[in-house]
Amino acid sequence: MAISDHVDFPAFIEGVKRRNPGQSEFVQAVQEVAEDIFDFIQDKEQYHHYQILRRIAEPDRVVSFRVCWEDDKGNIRVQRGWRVQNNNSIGPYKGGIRFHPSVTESVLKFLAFEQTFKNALTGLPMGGGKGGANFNPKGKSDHEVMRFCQSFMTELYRHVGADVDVPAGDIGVGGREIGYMFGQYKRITNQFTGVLTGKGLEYGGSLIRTEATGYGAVYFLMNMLKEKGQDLVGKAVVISGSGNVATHAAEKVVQLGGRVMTLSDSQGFIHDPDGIDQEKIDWVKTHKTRRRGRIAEYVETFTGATFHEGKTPWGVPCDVALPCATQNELLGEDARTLVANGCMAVAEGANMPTNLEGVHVFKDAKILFAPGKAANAGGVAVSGLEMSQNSGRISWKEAELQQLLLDIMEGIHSRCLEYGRRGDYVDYVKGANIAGFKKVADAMLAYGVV
Ligand code: NDP
Ligand code: 2IT
Repeated sequence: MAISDHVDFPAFIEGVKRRNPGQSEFVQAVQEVAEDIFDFIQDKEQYHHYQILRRIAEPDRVVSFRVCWEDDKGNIRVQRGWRVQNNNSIGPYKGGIRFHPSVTESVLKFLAFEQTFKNALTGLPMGGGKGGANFNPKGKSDHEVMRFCQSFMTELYRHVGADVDVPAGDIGVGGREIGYMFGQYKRITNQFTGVLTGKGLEYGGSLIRTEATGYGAVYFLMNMLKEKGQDLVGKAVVISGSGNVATHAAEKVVQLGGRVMTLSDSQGFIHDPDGIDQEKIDWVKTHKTRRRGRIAEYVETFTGATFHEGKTPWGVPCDVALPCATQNELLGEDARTLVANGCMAVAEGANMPTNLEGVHVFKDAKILFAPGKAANAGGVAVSGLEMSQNSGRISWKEAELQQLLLDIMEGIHSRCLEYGRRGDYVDYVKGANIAGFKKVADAMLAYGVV
């Protein structure tokens, strides 16, 4: 084969910026992956010749659509919805749906890009996708949320399917929203298929899907600690967020002997020096999901705690940090503070919560740092198991699923070691990027130029 002219890393990133104007989150995600992939493919001509990275960083398609709905006062409201189908080389597109006012095409493109590598890392046959809308479920009645979800699915149903693209939950989309969307899909198509995951147990959902992301992130952390001959017992753990991922991560930390010091939401964080135990976590779950309350109200019930308005929790001294809220919530300065305070491990429950500068701070300090595409893959992994159960029209037992989740997280950790070990330091970012890339890239090579 002729040796093609290799585009170098700066030229590649310039090209990504030029082709995706104003899409800073997408460019950031591509840059973080490309830093490692350029190293890896340096002497691998096929990946260059077939422009594999360039092709993975160009979504297969981006569907954008209008979502009209009627609020309780009879006002007609208009939102924008999207589905980004990034890559289906190793399986149907798979990835969550996010409802949040901050959702843009750039945010969903970064999430779909990340999902492609994450899903490959799980070892299950799933491609990468993501969707959502700039809809704010906060303060809306159940009926408003239902009407929005139905309208959203009335367009989305044309683009998804059990063997085509299988959405699930993400920020602002939990069991309630999945129920409304599944109901509408079934109504329009008259088919009962596994088109969504994260479903209720009564209609095809899987045991432990709700817990899987948070639990999986802590299992990944345990694998990293074990490499160093350590565990969680007595360790102080700082967590951001107070949604699905944060509360289940907190629960698993407590079960494994750690002390959870903080939780947060978009208005600030709470610090509980007595530790946030299971009873307090249960209170947060009920408060945030059923009562749709704010984390600030925690201090009214648990009076030893303090609320810090408008702040993130990274200044609280800790051994371990688990960012579990949203992208770019942990910046370079926060990373320096964590390292200076003796933090020895960070595992990302959220997607891209640490910005590029922060990632470099953690890498330079050589602390244990697990990127989201590895650490938070437990959620989509159990989604993959839900798809298998739906296809086979069976339900697996909880113990079997718990074991599968443990095994999958251990498998992801091993894949990271394979490509990320540098002497006695493990670069988990590099390991995850290369292992995820290689599987997708080799499938793409098999297909030729498509
Ligand atoms: P939830 O909607 O259940 O909770 C989100 C939490 O993050 C809330 O506490 C929310 O606070 C906070 N948050 C959201 N946006 C912001 C913001 N802009 N600034 C500060 N805080 C914010 O979502 P999940 O727990 O499901 O998702 C959290 C993260 O985990 C996301 O990055 C998601 O992509 C990722 N993830 C989720 C998976 C899943 O299975 N659910 C799987 C893998 C990753 P508030 O209530 O104030 O909005
Ligand atoms: O970011 C993610 O991995 C998710 N929101 C879960 C996706 C899924 O399909 O379960």
